[in-house]
Amino acid sequence: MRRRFPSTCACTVPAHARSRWTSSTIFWVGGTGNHVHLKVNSLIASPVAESVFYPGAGGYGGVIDRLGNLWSTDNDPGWGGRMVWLIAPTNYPPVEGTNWFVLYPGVNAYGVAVDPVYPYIWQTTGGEYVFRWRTNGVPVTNQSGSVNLHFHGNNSSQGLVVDGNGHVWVAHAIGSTTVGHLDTNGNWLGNVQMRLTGLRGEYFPNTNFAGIPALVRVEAPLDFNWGYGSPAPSVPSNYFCARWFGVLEPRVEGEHVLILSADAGAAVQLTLEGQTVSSNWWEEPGPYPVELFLTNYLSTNTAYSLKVEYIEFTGEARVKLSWIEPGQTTPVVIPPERFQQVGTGPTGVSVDAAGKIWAANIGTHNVMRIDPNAGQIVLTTNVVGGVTNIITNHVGLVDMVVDLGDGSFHPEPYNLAASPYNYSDMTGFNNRIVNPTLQPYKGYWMVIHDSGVPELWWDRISWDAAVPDGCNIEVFVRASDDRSALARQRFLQVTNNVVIQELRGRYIELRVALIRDDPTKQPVLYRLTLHAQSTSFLRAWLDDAWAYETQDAEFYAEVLAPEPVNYWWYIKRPWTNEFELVVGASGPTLTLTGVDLWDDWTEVSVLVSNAAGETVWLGPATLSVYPMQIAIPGSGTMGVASRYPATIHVRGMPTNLASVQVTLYYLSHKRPDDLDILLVSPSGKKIMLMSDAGGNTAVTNVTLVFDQVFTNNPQMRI
Ligand SMILES: [Ca+2]
Ligand SMILES: [Ca+2]
Repeated sequence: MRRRFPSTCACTVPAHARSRWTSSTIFWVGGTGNHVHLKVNSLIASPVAESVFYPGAGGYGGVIDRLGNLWSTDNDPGWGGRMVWLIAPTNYPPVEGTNWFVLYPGVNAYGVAVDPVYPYIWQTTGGEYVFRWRTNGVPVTNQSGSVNLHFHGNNSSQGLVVDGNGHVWVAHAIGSTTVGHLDTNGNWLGNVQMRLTGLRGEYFPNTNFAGIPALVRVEAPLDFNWGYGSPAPSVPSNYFCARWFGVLEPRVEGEHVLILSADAGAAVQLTLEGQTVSSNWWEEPGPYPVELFLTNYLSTNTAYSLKVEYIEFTGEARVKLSWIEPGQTTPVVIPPERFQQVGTGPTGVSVDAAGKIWAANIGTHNVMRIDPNAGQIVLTTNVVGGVTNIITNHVGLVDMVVDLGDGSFHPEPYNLAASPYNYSDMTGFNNRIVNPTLQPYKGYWMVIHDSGVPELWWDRISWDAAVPDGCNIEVFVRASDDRSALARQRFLQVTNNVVIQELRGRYIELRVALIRDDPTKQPVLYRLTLHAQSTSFLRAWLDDAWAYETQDAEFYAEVLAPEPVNYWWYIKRPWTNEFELVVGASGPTLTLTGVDLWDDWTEVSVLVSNAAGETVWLGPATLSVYPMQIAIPGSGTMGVASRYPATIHVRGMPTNLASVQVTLYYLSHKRPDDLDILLVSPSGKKIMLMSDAGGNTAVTNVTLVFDQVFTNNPQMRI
């Protein structure tokens, strides 16, 4: 890896960013820590230059509406919850009063959501109400001018979302077990219980639960007899396995006998509260049907987490979970209503492309899907033109649970408790829902190619395309030897058929952006070719270099390839924009002699060729120069300094100067009066910076700046 030593270069990125707004590859973030907002280009993983603005708020919910405006909430209780409102700027930085405003709704503010049907932005107050804004930044108020508040069915709330009918769904927050449902006028229709009857069944076409399940469904009771057949077309009749998760809620307290039965030769295992309590997992398959009995004391008002695992090898397949309840003598199949999948702590809600609502439950480590067209019926009326219309609504009903894992059974890296906490926009902004007729101006084509060659150097990408006026094609690439690490690499933007300076790895991912200024235009990509370097370079690497002032800095190209290997070194000084060939440097090493701080951030690249006639670019690598300490005097009690003169080779500057500034860093001396410091130009002109100045008071780590602006003074010409 290339290394970079500590430098003075600084990037401003908000700390503790908790909100995210996506719009194609651009989104805005706001920091709860620094209260700064900025725009990020996610494709190149960089802040957008000059986009930072400081509204003194941010970091809670955030959305972008269909006009492209940003709504970013701030839940600072001292301010009663402000809203940062940004009108998409065309120039940066965004200007207060023109591009962005801080809005004060007069009530607390928390989660935020865009209404995709009506021109409103909805917010939760964190408490028992929701309210809405008009798209011009003015809240909807009553006749007395107060914000219109709508009760949502609970005394606390976090995130909310508005579905494709304009209905509002409110996550009732940590500690709750419901999601509130309001119609588009803010009428509360009822609460959806975070609860689903049945077990989550997962079926795998193998005998070790490997990979993604071939079939997932909610099932109860657990009483299956597939005979010689299979559970479903996607699952084989032999050598499959299945598992069921959920919660067991006993009806009466006392000793329960749990009976897990299966076909002969099957492997079964029962887990209660994370403990395996009944299993024939490690036993040799026997000739008789499996019957495992377990006696356990179970309480009422308790939800016991339950998991049943089953492996079918050959022959018949059946599995059943029964119990003998306290006071009973006959085993019965455990009825469906005893199996409940529950959700507690819904913090955020979201709408999927099919119009279903998803809630993330922090307490139970799962997400639940709500069918908005199921559940209890509620009639509302709507008067239009004197005609009263009766509208049939459903409160909604959970129809699916996805277990994210409490850390007890999933393999790495999912063996940590999920604790989903997503109170705003948990899937990211869905442009298609808010803009159903969206005609995008920018689309992407993406592909990952496996070259099969580790550490492959990618040389260049070339393409043929028809690009009408006002359209454009941008190509981004990244590469890695590790397929799963590819996603963590940054994209580089490349130019058609121009050599890429540093892109290496077996896997290469390509993103082609097709851009137009008018939906009727259509850029077309006909052909795209990936050009890789030869593999004759077994090793080719160029590290960064560093040195103290006055020392020599050495760049070393580590190359292993068929000889002869030739090197052409190029250097870009910090005061220039171009790489220039270093004449005479032809070996694997480039030495820069006697560097000083003027050379800091010099960049170096090297073009290397091998005996096979192949070439590769290495670098650019960077030079870091560290300042040297100077002792005054160098020894004894008087005399010259330890570096005398301390020469700085000022290069790349005009010979007629408008100003000269000299900075002495971290000066410490017992008696500054005794210091004489002289500035001498290359032609011998002298300026006494300091002499008999500073008195007798000791100074420690003082930075002195000598600044003199002068014009048209021929004497100052060096
Ligand atoms: Ca079978
Ligand atoms: Ca069998």
